[in-house]
Amino acid sequence: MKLGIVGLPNVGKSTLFNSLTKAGAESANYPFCTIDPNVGVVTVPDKRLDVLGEMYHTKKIVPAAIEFVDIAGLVKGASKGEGLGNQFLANIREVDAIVHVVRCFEDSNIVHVDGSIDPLRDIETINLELIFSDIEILERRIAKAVKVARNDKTVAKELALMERLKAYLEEGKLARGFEANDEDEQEWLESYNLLTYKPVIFAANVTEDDLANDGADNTGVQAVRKYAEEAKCEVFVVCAQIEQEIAELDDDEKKMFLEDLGLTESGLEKLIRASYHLLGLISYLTAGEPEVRAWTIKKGTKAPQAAGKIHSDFERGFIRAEIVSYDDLMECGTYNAAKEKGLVRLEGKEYVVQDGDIILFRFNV
Ligand SMILES: Nc1nc2c(ncn2[C@@H]2O[C@H](COP(=O)(O)OP(=O)(O)OP(=O)(O)O)[C@@H](O)[C@H]2O)c(=O)[nH]1
Ligand SMILES: [Mg+2]
Repeated sequence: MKLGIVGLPNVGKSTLFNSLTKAGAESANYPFCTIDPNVGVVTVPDKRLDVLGEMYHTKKIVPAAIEFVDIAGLVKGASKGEGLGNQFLANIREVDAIVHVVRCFEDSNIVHVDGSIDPLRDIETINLELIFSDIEILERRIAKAVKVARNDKTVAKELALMERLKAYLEEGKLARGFEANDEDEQEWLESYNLLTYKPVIFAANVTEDDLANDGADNTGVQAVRKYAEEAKCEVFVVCAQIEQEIAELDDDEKKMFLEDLGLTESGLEKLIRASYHLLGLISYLTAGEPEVRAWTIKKGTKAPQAAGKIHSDFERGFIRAEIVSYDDLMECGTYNAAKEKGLVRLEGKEYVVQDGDIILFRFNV
């Protein structure tokens, strides 16, 4: 999974990026501190892996991973070259979802490029720049398709879609709200990698004081929440600065620090939960002595396709899956005990894999 971070300059994108990835990107109190994109990988914390690791005397634990891309801030007119322009958006064209950092903290020392704290205005500014960038992409595609469309019915159909989509974006709407007329259109729509088609998680960056009650008293956060609910996006409340401090602690210290703040989980954990939820993702597990590992799949994935995540041979030669749920295994204590109780199931091609399934695939190629 890959997530791209966007937002105005100086709102805390790189601070958040650093706290998540410990990658040490430059962050400073001036707009456009970031020029070249930063890329970092974080592993998805999953306590189940550690428990299984002990149980199987595992040599290696491999958690799922998320890649983050932190780019330069966007300002009004970025599409026309204001600020650093929108040239860096190409770096997040391929991401699965966008993390949109919105400044909801007051701090007169930290420059806001538009002079005041107004999360909704800021969201609109960024949305508009993303829309402009998508329109550019479509214009380029349209220019290419026009000639071919005269002699090719399929291309003509796609051209009509692109024109309709472009007109839609030009009304200031996000591609996410656009309705395709049929399957062809849907497939094309998904193939364009439009930024405004991607799911969004808003990171409401608040002060330390607003953390404990999840930003409930912060009018900016309230506004972002309302906006996100209507736009079917996720919100998570974070204090990027504190998060960066937390990231430097070891696990025990981290737990104490969070408790002191009245929190049960770190911003990273919140963000991961929000993105799994938004993208409809779950994890299944494989466990053995050589390796205990988490695999990320879309909810609703059937056993052979889930197996294909490990290796295409597993999908091609899929015979069946031997499955015990993590909870059942924990209750029984050992794999054999679970087997005796009939909790190790044999599942076939139509089985829909569940979160926490521990799977052994049988295949033949
Ligand atoms: N008070 C406060 N300051 C913060 C917080 N998060 C970030 N900052 C400060 O805001 C300034 C800008 O942070 P960056 O992370 O560099 O911002 P950015 O969004 O990456 O900015 P550009 O790279 O310029 O687009 C730094 O001085 C941070 O220390 C926060 O939660 N609270
Ligand atoms: Mg930055």
